Amino acid sequence: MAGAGKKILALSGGVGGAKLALGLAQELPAGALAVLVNTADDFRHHGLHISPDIDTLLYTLSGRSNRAQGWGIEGETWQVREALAALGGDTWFQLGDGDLATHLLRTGLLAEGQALSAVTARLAQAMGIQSAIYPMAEEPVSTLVHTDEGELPFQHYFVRRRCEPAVSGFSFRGLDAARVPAPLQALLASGEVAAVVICPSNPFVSIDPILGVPGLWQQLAALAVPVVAVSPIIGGRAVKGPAAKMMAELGLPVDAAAVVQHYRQRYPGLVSHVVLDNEDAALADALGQSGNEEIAVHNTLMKTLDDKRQLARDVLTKVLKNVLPEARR
Ligand code: FO1
Repeated sequence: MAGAGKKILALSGGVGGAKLALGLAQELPAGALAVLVNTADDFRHHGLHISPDIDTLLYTLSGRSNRAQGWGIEGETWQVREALAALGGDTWFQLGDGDLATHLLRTGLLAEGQALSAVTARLAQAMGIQSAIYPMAEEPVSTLVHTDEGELPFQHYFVRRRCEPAVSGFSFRGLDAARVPAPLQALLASGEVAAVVICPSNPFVSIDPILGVPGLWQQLAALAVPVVAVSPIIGGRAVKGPAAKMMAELGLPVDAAAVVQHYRQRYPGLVSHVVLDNEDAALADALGQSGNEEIAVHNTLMKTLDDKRQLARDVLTKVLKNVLPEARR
């Protein structure tokens, strides 16, 4: 068992990842959660630097998120959007008034030369968040979705085209030049990371860009701590988002086993534990026999705050066997 000062490092994309991160944040001692977030969905819009997955996490962990929607702020107002529409400006990507304040501050601080990790830490502090939130890189990385309509920047595929074009692959512009941010590097070198949790985020466009930062997955594997992957696919469906549709279009079987195979092929030896949903219990035996991971089965569908905390508890106490003993109750 690990003692005080130990941390759980969660890897997260948008909505699904933020749900488990919230459960973990509430179950762990204050400050014991660090979240490494996908920034390949980031883009510039109306001159502003938007970091959708970081913001989903900020709003979720600070209790401000619009839970029905998954992204954005609860009780948001839309005066700027209405004014923009009246001027004939683009409004396909909906930016609420409160959300705009986040983008204005981030864009201004970045323009002054601050690093994205420092700006993110400042926003998290201003929102009263006790968990550390790290962007996967300081440098800009952008997902391009290869589709039957050509290569689409991620938000154009996801929001503007509502994930309708058929997908044939992905590329991540800028990823080769990306570097692990210094504060994350310091955490990895500190010996404080007791376990890594790959949240139930999209493997192709949320987790792959994070683990694709040069050297990162090998560094995580070299920590020699448990690495738990929670499947985002339940009963052949994605809870939210296009993961299942993408798998079908990529010619993969649409099930949790194919997610595990994807991680096995791309990051051999990284994942030590897999969490499947109760609905997928029948996959556990074959999956266990075809690889070296320990396979656990729990409820992974997180509709309520209780569900999020229960899954976090199951991961911490049953899968990781109390690697951090002093969880909050
Ligand atoms: N998602 C949508 O489906 N439509 C939107 O208009 C939209 C606006 C938006 C604004 C700020 C922000 O931080 C996120 C926003 N999202 C929107 C969500 C976001 O684009 C996606 O959920 C993620 O990129 C996928 O993880």
